[in-house]
Amino acid sequence: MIRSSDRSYEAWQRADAAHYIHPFSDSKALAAKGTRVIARGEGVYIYDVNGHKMLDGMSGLWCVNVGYGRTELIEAAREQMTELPFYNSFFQCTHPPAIRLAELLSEVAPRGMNHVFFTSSGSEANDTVIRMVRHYWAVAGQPNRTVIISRENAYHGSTMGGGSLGGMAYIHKQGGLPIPGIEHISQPYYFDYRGNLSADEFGIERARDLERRIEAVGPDKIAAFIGEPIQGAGGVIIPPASYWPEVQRICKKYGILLVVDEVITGFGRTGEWFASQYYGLDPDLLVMAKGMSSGYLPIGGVMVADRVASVIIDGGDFNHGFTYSGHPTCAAVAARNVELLRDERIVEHVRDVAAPHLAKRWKELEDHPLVGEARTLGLLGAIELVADKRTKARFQPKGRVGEICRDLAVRNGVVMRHVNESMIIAPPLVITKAQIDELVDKARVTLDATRSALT
Ligand code: PXG
Repeated sequence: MIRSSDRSYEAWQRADAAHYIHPFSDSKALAAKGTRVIARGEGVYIYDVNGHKMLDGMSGLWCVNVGYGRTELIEAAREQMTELPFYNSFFQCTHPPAIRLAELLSEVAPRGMNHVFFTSSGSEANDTVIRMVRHYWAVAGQPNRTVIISRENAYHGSTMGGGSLGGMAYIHKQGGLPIPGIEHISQPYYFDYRGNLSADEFGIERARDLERRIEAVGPDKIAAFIGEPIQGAGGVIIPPASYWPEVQRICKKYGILLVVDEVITGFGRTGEWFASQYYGLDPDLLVMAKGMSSGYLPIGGVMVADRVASVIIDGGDFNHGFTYSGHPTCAAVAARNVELLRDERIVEHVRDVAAPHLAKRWKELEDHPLVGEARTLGLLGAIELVADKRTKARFQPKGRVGEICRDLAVRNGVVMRHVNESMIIAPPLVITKAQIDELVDKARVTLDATRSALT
């Protein structure tokens, strides 16, 4: 084992700066500021190499749903590695862990979804979506249906396909993205809206953007619409209640596939197994990763509705797959994770205990002078920091105050992430009411400290 106690905090930082290129980071600036060296986790808490304890308000990176240190998952990995650490699913082969996981997923997925394609990440799953929907339409005799409509500020991963589906301009700037055949429409971000529509009118209006784009591109060219039920990396953007039913209606009207990216919203995050169930959606494809194994090992996948699976299954070879599709050890851990969520009634805990308590406590933060809005759905939450509470004017330059607040949060013993000036949380689903109180109390102390730092 690599022991964090082998070196000092600063020695780990120096070695990190010397050798490690971090994702989505300015390496030079990061090396100058110094990385945060995390040593271990237990329950909903993480500890850095100096022993500084933090309530992990972000579940690692939106994924450690059952919390840290679950011996059941550790044992599942150990036993599977002893039995068969790896084998592939190509060339007529399969193995019990992947089969069992596929079976379990079919039990908890939205009704009518009984097939799964496995990947190692959410990005690979979204690349799979692009190939699968286009293959579906080719087999279905409509090969001109290739265009996929996504949204601005969406996050669907960082591969060529995932990054193209995503709608983040700063990602598109590098590496020749987006690939052709992807369209982006507006997002249902009501807090950012300055017009006169009510939330529900706004939700309908934003959904109609899909219809307008379908008509503009030509309905016979559209393969699918993809969206995160709640945008995560974009800033925990919870659409008005009117939005998803209208999107669903439009997809059905034009016969295009509805793809829900539930990489963040899946596996209990909303208080249902999937946000599709929360919103009453009937998706054709459902993208998952992260909470699928509670982040203990990398695994993702695409659940496929029966009506789509039957076409693909009758369509001959699907020339797509990864060495680690259905990796036995990852699948064994994911299967055990699904069992834990089910048998310990963790999804029900979110729905009946944790989410209502968080909703009530988080909302209290709206009385703070820096807070323009405090919103939650399930165990997802965001605070909008504003320079002027009345006009909702933002701080400038973008991201500076958010970063100050994030750094102060860490110092105060709670991990929050900032997206510009939105402070966001997605704590482990096993969080107790007392720990939610701790999270919110520390968030308030952090807001006070941020206010002091600005004056
Ligand atoms: N879809 C969604 C909705 C995601 O949130 C992915 C796909 C890609 O998954 P992989 O496993 O390839 O990373 C994600 C990932 C952030 C942040 O800054 C969010 C993600 C990843 C990295 C950073 O909030 N989400």
